[in-house]
Amino acid sequence: MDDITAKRLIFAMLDADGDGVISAEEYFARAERVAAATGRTKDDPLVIAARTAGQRAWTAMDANGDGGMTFDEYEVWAGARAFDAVCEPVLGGLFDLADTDGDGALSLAEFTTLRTALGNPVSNIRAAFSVLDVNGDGQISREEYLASVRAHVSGEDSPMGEALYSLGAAEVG
Ligand SMILES: [Ca+2]
Ligand SMILES: [Ca+2]
Ligand SMILES: [Ca+2]
Repeated sequence: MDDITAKRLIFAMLDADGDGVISAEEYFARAERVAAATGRTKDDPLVIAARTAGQRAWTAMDANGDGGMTFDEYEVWAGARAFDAVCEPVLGGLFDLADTDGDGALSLAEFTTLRTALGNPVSNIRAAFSVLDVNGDGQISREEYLASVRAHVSGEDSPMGEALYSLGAAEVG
C-alpha cells in the first residue's frame, strides 16, 4: 500500500459522515464513544487524559482554525512526525480506555469493543487481531499496536494496512 492510499483510507475512516471534511465533532466523538462503550464515567482519569490528548491533537490538525480538516490538509500534515508528536498520545489514550483490565494489552474482547466503538467493521476480527498480535501471545500490547499504526501512517509496509482494510478492522488517527 503506498503512502497516499494509506492516508486516503485513514482519512475516510476519520470522516465518519463522508462529507470530505474531518470535523472537530467527528474527531472528539471517537474518545467519547470508546469511553461510553467501556462504561467509563466522564471524570475517569483515563477519559480525561484521552480527551485532553484529542484536544491537543485537534489544535495541531486544524491549524487554520476553521473547525475542519480536508484531505488536502490532512495529506500535507500526516506522516511519521505528526504521528509521534500528535497522534500517538491520542491512540495511546484510546488504547488505554479499551484496556479495561488495565494490564497494558488488549485481549480479543477488549479489541472488539474498541473496534465496535470506533465504528469499524468487526467481521474477521480474529484475523485482524492475530495480525496485530505480532509476537503471538494472544494479546495486542500497547507497543505492538502503536508500532503497527505508526508504520502504516508512515507509508511503510505494515500489518496495520491489512488489519485495517482487507480484514476490516483496527484503529488509526
Ligand atoms: Ca465529516
Ligand atoms: Ca487488557
Ligand atoms: Ca502480543
